[in-house]
Amino acid sequence: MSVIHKFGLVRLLLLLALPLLMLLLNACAAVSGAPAPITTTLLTDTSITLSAASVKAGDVVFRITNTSMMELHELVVIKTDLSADQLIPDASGRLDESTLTSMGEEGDITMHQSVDLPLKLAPGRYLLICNLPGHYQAGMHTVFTVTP
Ligand SMILES: [Cu+2]
Repeated sequence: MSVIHKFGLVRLLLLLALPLLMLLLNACAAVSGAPAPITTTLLTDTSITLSAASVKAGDVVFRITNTSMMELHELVVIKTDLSADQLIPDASGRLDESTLTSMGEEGDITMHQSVDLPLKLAPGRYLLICNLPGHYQAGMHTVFTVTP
């Protein structure tokens, strides 16, 4: 009699625990399936501004808007430990991209156009640049950090 009573209690506890377990599993699934964080990236003729200067490693989306009234711009994501003034543009006013590690880019973004650049980034230091002639010197570069 008491064995049956015990067994009934275990079943009752299992029945109570199961919904909690399901909730926990759902929460875990929601975290791993989380959408990539969006970094708003504004291109002006003299700057690149970000909504966040760093992000956790993994999927990231740069939502790029060219706010210029008159110029095409681009965004190139370069992995480098060098500071912006250690990179010297050549005579054409561009950085030699063959000597750099590009993680991806979105080219020729027209005035007031917005585009998404999704990337998977490892921890490290990145430089976001516009490499159209003269634009790097004009100030179109910024540092972006990816944390573990
Ligand atoms: Cu530019």
